[in-house]
Amino acid sequence: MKTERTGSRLSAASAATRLPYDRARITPGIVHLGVGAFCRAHLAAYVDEILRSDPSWAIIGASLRRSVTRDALAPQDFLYTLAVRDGAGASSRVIGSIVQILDAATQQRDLIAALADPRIRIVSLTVTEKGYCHDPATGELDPHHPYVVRDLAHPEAPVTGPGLLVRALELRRAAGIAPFTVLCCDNLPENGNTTARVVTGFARLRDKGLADHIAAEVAFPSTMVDRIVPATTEADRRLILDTTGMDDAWPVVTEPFTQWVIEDRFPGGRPALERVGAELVTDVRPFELMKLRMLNGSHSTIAYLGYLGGYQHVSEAIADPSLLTLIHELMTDEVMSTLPRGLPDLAAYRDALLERFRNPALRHRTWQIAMDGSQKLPQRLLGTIRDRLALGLPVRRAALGVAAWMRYVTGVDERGDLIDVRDPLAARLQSISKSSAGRPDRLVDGLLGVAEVFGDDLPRHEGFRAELVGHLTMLLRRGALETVRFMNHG
Ligand code: CS2
Repeated sequence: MKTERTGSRLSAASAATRLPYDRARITPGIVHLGVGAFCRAHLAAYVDEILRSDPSWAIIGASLRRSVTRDALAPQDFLYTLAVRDGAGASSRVIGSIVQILDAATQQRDLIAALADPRIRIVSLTVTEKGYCHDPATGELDPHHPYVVRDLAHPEAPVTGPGLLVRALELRRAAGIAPFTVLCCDNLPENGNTTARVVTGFARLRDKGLADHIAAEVAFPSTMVDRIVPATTEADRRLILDTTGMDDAWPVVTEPFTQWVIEDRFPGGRPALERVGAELVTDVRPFELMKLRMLNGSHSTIAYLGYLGGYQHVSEAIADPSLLTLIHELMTDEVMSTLPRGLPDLAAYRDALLERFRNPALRHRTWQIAMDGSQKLPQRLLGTIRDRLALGLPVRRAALGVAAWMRYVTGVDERGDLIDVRDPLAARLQSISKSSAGRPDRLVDGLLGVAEVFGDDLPRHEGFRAELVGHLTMLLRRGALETVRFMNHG
């Protein structure tokens, strides 16, 4: 018989004794755009530690697309449980660093007022790759992006990240308030520079003087962020209720590992993040490349091959010995040689990643990682491929990851069932797939022609094209798992 358990509702009163600081005394110093699961398990957890010694860095969050997080957390004073789990055990704590969440669509004035507030010295972002409205192959703002066109027509009421930042910086400048530092926490290459290009690019389309002001006065330090945080499910909610007795509408479940490497450029000041485990450096690029190519490149490859092979979660996919071998070799033989010198021991980093992927307590869906592939492939797999092709080195395994994406975006799986392909370019990808009429060479040529993903150099590389056609032929005829087994023995 199913019995509904009820616990005590998470609220300021029930959590007061669990927080190591007085929540009534904290004041906002950060606005965070995109308060999804990742930010709540990463930035908000670091800031939660900071608040013990410096109460001036609380976070005002903003939801740019959907208000579900705001709606779930508002009745519990924006408090939530962060649960850390792996095969060895679990622990949890209440996070209180987010003091408010604003829905950009319905609370736009409040959000713009918060962004213009002089107490705010940092605006951080996790709006996902597609939130930058840019061309992933070049890193430049896409001036024809429908949301960009919309924001340019209504600059006082923007809905995009770049539009909001530019509007707030404009208001601050007019009021004589120093700009905030923009802290991109998304998995983009050189994410600070990319954000700077997109934001100044947007400003330039509005007002050259404003664009020059932003370029000269606003700091956009790059960061490498890392923590695996699957989307919260109903099962997570029940688990928190059973293990803590707390009725939390929107907890977050994550792994023990967490890493944050940040370029130390904060003219308006910053929290002492080095005291709570972050690494402050002068150049984050080597760390970023390592993480994007090793972790995220592997993740995407596991996601497409695993999904096609019938694995719902990363931990199940990586338990398949053939996939494990493939990913191990992808990192060892293809990715590691492309990374700059001076990084920590890469073999140890690889082994730790494989261990993290195996974490049986995380239900990280292959489908979730497979999302938005057009925005992810350039920095995750194509950078490795370009660097190796330039040296005449083989790219078999990285190309298999790309071919698996091509197979995935056809929208039909190996059993003939539909795949819910989520991607800003989904409609275009599916029409290319339809017009290829099941011919692997035509599908490869059609998809290689998507310049936002492959640029104009990769489609001209005969060897790369041939590799993709070979892989895709086999994926379509024999399926993902047999292709992987064949590759390992070939
Ligand atoms: C994942 C990342 O969803 C995805 O595409 O690859 O969110 C990944 O879990 C994080 O970057 C880990 O730091």
